[in-house]
Amino acid sequence: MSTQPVVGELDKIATDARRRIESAPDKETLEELRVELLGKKGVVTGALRGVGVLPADQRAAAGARANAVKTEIDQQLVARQRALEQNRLEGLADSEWVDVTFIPDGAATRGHLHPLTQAQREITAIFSRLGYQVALGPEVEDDYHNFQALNIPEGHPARDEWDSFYLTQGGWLLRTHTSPVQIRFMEAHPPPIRIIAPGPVYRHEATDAGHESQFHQVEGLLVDEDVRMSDLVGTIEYFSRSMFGADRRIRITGDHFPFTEPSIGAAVSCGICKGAGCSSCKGGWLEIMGAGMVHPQVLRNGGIDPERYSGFAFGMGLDRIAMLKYNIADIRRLRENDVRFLEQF
Ligand code: FA5
Repeated sequence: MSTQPVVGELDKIATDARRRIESAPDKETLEELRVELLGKKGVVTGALRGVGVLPADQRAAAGARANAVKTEIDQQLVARQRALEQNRLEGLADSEWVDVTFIPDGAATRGHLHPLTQAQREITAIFSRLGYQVALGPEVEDDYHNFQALNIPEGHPARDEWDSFYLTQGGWLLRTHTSPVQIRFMEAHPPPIRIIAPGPVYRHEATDAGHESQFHQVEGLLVDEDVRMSDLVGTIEYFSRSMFGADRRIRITGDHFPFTEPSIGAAVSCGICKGAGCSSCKGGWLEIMGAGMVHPQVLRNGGIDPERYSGFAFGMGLDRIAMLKYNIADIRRLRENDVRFLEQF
């Protein structure tokens, strides 16, 4: 057997391989070619095996040629692999570019805070100027803090007015007002106290244009030595002017709450009819809060000595305040989350 057929065969394999490697369109084809040419059962491997059966004097030349072909093919495979990768990277700029400045038409309009949040932040800002801190309490309350500690024992008629939603276990209920935060804060902090406590409250109540079963209140509590009713009235006036403008008048009337003595109600003149009376108000006035001097027993329940300290408290309806401020005629609009409504504020 001469070396010629083997060498000729190797030349043919090399030429054929180069052509196919150079035209391989992707990495997968290249891998198939590698297996077909250089794999265990590949043609080059087969040719190399054939070298072993040649007469000894021809083996060296044929073996050298076979190894050279194997190395050549190996290098061509690597080179083609690099070229394919280079092409892919160059193509990326065209196939996968992203315009980071692109804004889909109408999809990215700027939003704003909900009117209730706006009103709450404004109230907080006003009271922080008077030195008040924000305090928070749980929305799920116990009977003691929501009622008993506020002088509303079991069977008290005020429980009807402040009826709640009750949890089936543990005597828990959804708080009907933010007043329990007064008790919780007094239990944990000695006077002087100056807090507002905003948050959601819940009532077992039918809804209409002015009432919701879930709404928001902002409680206020100030306890110190020698606090008087005139301090409370001055605070309400300052708040009202800051919130609604200097042209609004305030009206203070007598009221009754079991946890304040004496108790008052505060109303602000209606911005729509300027106090003349319209369908949005009651005779030109809008109730904004209940308030009064903290009852001595409530101070005692909070661990504070009523002989030394006195205080005032108030509870305003945040939703009603937002309605007044933004002239919203129906409280239910605030929770429907209709963007066409919300956009207006
Ligand atoms: C109270 O809840 C007392 N805790 C307020 C208080 C605090 C008095 C501290 C004295 C001292 P009242 O139930 O009136 O009171 O509610 C207070 C305010 O919440 C009302 O003036 C009104 O603005 C608002 N409000 C009451 N019920 C509703 C309702 N169903 N929907 C929306 N707002 C309401």
